[in-house]
Amino acid sequence: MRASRVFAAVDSHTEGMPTRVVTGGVGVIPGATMNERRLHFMAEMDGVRQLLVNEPRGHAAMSGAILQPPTRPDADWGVLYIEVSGCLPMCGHGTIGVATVLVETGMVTVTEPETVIRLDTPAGLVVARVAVRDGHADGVTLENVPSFCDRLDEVLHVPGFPGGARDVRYSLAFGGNFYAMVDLDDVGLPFDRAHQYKISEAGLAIMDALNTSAPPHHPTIDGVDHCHHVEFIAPGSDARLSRHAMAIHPGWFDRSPCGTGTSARMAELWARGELALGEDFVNESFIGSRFTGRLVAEATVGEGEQRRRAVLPTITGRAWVTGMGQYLLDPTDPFPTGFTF
Ligand code: PYC
Repeated sequence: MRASRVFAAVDSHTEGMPTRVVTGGVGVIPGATMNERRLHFMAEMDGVRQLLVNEPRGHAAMSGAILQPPTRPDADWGVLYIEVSGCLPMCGHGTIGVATVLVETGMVTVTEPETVIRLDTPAGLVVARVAVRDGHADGVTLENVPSFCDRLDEVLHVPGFPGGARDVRYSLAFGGNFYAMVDLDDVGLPFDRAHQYKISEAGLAIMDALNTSAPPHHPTIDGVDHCHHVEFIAPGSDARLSRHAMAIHPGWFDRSPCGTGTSARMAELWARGELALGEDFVNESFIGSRFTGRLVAEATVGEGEQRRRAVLPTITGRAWVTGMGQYLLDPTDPFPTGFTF
């Protein structure tokens, strides 16, 4: 066997969505913080992401997380999130996958009934509380970064909307990534996987219009200045139980209920006065899997004119290990960064 690169990984899924947890082969990424590492990796090492998530080693909705030594003394591990869309500042399903893998492989000291893992992510410190029974991970509650609503009920002109240009009512919130939230009923689309291509096309057109005419900007995290996620809310959703189709650039749907999207949605519902601190919020994915979210405290993000009222969300979900492997690059492989299809 020939290999110019070898990566060790533990594969998992979180409520249906894969996380390839890369445990070796990347080395320490340069950067004084995990966000500096993210920006360096995107500029200089993106071929590693592509090789690990693109076909033929991954697929069109593949996602992963590269483990790193932490850059801050209060964290146990650093995490860089990778997926077909690029490198996210934070990923909820990915964090639940990482915490589960760390416990299941014994890469952290495991205590019962709870193992607490402090993760240094590009968006900030995220604490994962893993419920442990008989030595196994039995669910994870993560304490996410401050989340805030950026816009409520604004109107966006979407020139590329499938079937013709139209105005779309949306709200925008940050929960680790920026999410535009749009009611499916408002744009005449059914909550039905048989219509996924139309919903995805609509999502991409909305992202394009938003990032062109009114891109978001995080007040404190460098390089978080676009929206690549549209949370299409299903009819009948409310501040207790919400169902959605999460359309993501460049054209796939989150299989999990999306941890950062759930956080953003709770920040939006809180800004509307519909969700109070301490109340459970159940968010259901396009495949019917669920996370339970809760807002636990108020916070602020940024300073001066950039200052935002924010909330601190928790997200609870489960992940399962699906495989362990080594991913190789043969020096004669004609697709060293894989391909998308
Ligand atoms: O769970 O935060 C999440 C997520 C982001 C993109 C896919 N999943």
